Amino acid sequence: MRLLLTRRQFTGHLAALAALPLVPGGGFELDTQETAAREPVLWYARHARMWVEALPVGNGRLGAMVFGRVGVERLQLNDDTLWSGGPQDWRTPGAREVLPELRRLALEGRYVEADALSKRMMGPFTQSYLPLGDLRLTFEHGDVAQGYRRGLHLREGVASVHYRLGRDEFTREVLSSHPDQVIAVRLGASRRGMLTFHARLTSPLRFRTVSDGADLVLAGRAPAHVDPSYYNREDPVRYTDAGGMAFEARLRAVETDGEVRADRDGLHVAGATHVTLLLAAATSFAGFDRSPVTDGRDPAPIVRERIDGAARLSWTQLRERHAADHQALYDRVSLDLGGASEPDLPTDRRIAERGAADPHLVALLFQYGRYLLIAGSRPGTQPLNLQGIWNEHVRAPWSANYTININTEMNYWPAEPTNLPELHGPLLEFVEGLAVNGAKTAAANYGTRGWVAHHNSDLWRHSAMVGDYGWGDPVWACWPMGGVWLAQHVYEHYLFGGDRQYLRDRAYPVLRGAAEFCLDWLVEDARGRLVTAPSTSPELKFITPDGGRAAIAVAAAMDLGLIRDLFTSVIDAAEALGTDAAFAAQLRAALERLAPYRIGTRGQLLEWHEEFREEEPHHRHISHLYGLHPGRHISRRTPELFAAVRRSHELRGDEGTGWSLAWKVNHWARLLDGERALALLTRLLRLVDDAGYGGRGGVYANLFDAHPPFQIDGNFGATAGIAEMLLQSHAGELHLLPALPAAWASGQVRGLRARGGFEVDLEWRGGQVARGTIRSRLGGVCRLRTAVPVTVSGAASRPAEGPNPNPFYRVHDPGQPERLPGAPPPPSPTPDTDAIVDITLEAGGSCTFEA
Ligand code: FUC
Repeated sequence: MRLLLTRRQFTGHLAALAALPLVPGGGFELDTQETAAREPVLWYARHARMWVEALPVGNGRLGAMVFGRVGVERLQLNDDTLWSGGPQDWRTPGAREVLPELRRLALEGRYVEADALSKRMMGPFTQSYLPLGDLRLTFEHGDVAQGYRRGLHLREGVASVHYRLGRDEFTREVLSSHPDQVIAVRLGASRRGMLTFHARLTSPLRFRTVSDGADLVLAGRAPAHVDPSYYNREDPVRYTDAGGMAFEARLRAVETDGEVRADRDGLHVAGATHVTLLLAAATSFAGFDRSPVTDGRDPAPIVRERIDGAARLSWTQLRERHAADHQALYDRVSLDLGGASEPDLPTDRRIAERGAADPHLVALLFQYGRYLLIAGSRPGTQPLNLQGIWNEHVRAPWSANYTININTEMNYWPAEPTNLPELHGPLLEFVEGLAVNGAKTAAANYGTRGWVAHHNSDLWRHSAMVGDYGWGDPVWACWPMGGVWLAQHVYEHYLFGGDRQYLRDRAYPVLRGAAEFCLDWLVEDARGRLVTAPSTSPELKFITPDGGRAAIAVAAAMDLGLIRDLFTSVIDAAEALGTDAAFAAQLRAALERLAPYRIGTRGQLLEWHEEFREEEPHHRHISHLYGLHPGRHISRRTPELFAAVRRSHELRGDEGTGWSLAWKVNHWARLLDGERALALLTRLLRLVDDAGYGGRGGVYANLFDAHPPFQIDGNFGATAGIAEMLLQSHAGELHLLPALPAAWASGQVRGLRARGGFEVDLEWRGGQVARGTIRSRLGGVCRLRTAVPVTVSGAASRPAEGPNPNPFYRVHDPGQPERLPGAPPPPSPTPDTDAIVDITLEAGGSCTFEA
């Protein structure tokens, strides 16, 4: 490694450079870069020309997209609470009158009529997630430079830009600090006084800027209402006199040897060698149930306090505090998927030229998902929406809302297994708020107990069926299972961490409420079995027997899977808490009567109660296969269903939008097929270089997931999927290397979590487990499944026998599926050749194992 530039040549910000690893973009040029290809860094030889080439930073709440242009730097800014609208009444009392008739139509097979009638149950659309504004730095040195490099250092949580003008070197570093609640930009030049620029703040929302002493302040107002992007009617963005949410951003220049002046046109820095810009922002949001207009917080003092606090720290301190906070999360997991050392390439070229054939790029994608979770979801913030916290549009695709028929859930799939459980917090808290509103909607709309949520939600915990009172399509709107799916997260958080107090005080009430709703929502069919009606399978229509097209059917497989999963979770939770035995008995009785899964003439798992033809046979959603993943009741232990799911995948095909590909990675991992999982990752790692709608799924140059358009769920789905390929713990055992493709022959992973409070370090060679460590937080039996036998040291072990005694590993039999006449025969049993041992661990103890 040869440094073209010594550290001493930098005068202005030595400390900052010392803190940087020797990686591209950090102010150093490397001439041998084999190792750099393994560093967790995204880097580019040119600035971002599109938003999806810019690089994201965030502290959970405050986000920025850094473009890195030489002459005019743009930081596109977001605050995770900046949404249109305010709390509303999400009851649609008319729905209750319609429900009996709708139910009758569905059960009588009058599906097209049912679809039409369901429109009368619809309520308002959700509100929209909004951009805060832009910080633009216009440099007097113009746009022409050499030696350009920009990067995102995942381990540091820093975006950087480096370029040369003649012999002068310029660097920028950008971070969004969680401990200090500001975005900080450090600018440096290698020669005294070479930095002169003008900083301006603007917003696509209503705003004005003023100077306040040496600060530049932007104060703005959000619209009172924003229609979804796909809803084409007049006046979609409405500002009213009563107003929308207020917000404010404040910019200050500190730690500089240059001259600083602020006026209403901007903040002007002249003749500096180095300068730090601090940006703080806040909104009037004061809670999902409080009006941001009449009952909001004043953002001004919050912003001032934050910026004053950060201004008391040097750049070095800010950066160190940020790095310590970030690394405490990031460093919990490391991943090396092996593969030859390859010369380093800019990330965009690496995606285009190598894709998933480059195991280092796959590992980078894995860590990028973790990075985005750290940057976008911290205790006390809002959950990640369709775009995480990064959005530049006033009318973002699908309102950048919470789409809870897959997308929001996918955002949080990596939280538990990749060792970031506290970052799950915003979603878990969101669910608690949703349950409050959802209880009112359930009672008013359906006359049920418990709580309900539908396909979309927003900052205000919107719980109604969306669709603007009849405009919507039941294929997405008429789906009252959103709360049931979200409740799964609440229980999984307990299964991984084992926090009984959380289970008792916070999780159980939410779980029970979701189950109460389901008990009341289920009805008897003509054969006396419990079914859901109306029932849709998001977001796919079927061809009705008379050739029509409809969404509403009976007992969609997804409903059955979701309800089964929830009921068994509540039963287990009640038992763990030693409470509510009578309710658990009711749930057991209901499970006995729940309609079974059905297997069709092509050997597939039926998506609806009858074998209908799909309107789109290759549809992106795989809702009916929920029981395999993220559900837990279809696995190798249920061979008939396992084979039917596999068959359904073959019929559905391997294409899809970004999130759909990511979901399929998880599915093929759970189907124990590493090659197919990698094939899906290969599709996911295709470069998409058009920011618009349409086209195939993949990733953009900045590795953001392309639906297309940009939607962040696929990033998190990919991270979770890669983890599922290496370790699974949903089916009664801790299974090592369940779906390892041949291409990842040797490697190691450190810090993955498994249910029951276990943490695993693992090394493999020649495609087989070589050695590893298991740490136990809670104590208990760890039932370990490996393809080759292992010797355990440091704890007692014996060959596994009977059911796993560890309560976190309880499995529930989903019952015998019903095979339709004409269905192919069930698969013949395959021998289980794996080694399975029970290791008894103490709380806080650990063991090692070796093949
Ligand atoms: C659902 C999906 C779309 C998209 C949208 C946000 O409607 O079917 O593909 O992800 O949510």
